[in-house]
Amino acid sequence: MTEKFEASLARAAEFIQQHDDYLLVTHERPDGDAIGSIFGLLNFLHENGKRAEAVLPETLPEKYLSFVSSNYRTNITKFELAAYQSCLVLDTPNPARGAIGGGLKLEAGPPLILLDHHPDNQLYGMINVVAPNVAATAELLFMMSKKMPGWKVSPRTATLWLMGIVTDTGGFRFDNTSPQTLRHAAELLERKADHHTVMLEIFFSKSLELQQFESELVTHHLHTDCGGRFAWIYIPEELIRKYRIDMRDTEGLIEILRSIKNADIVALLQRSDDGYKMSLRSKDPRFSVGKIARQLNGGGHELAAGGRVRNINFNSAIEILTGLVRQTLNQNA
Ligand SMILES: [Mn+2]
Repeated sequence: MTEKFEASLARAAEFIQQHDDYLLVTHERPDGDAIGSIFGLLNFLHENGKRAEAVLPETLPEKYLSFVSSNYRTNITKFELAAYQSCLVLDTPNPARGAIGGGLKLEAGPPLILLDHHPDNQLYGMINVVAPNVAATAELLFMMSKKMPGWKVSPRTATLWLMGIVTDTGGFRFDNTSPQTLRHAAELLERKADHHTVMLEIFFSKSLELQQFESELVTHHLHTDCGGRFAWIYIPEELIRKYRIDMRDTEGLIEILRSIKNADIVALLQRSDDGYKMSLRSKDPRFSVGKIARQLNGGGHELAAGGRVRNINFNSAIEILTGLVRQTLNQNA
């Protein structure tokens, strides 16, 4: 960890101890880390005597509902936003992705404190705690809590932060799992994080419809290129309707692709309003999907990223993507 990072972490911890009344915000389409981070921090602040509120722009995917008993807001007025003393922005690399709803912009609010682990974070806060080497924002929050003497991490907070770490590391399977990540997870277990519930809800709670939807996709909609080194699936809309799938529950789909042997890069494509959006994963740091995503109006981590193409037909979208993937795979072969 760099000195600069340590200093910003200490600064954020100090700021939070000295102030009160926080607005908590995360990114659009919140994932497990976003949800674990925001509700873990909300709980942590409440249990240590601070006023805080979380705002999410949408209701949450079903699989996370058991982790969310606390109330959260789904919208906020400009007036209310301005009344907060500060805003803690979690897991959100750029302000445009920060989701507060109502067409409001993060910049219109109080001073921002960023806590994030995306390498492409635009450092748009008053305090920027950005740690690309930390596996999850939830882990970063736990690290910050350790700099706050006398503040306790309850079993409920520990469970939420463990959930964030477990989802962002794919259950400790991804490369972002460091010795430190495992130590932090162990410390969360010592604080009575509910490991059983986290694993049950995240990995063993797929609906039958979702399982059947995935099977049909793999059987009929899986394609390969580059001699199997690139595997991709396009998700047809009629299939989503057939199985009545909530697309927010399909985070695991890309893991099915990634589990295929020798598939170095995998992609999931889906229609979006005026084009196609794609989720990309790489198994090898030599083949950066972050770089590909940045050429596709997107971004993310080197091994996990996403982009989109607009005003283009399906075949052209596939051609562009395949071209970039081929280039990436051949460059470092
Ligand atoms: Mn994250």
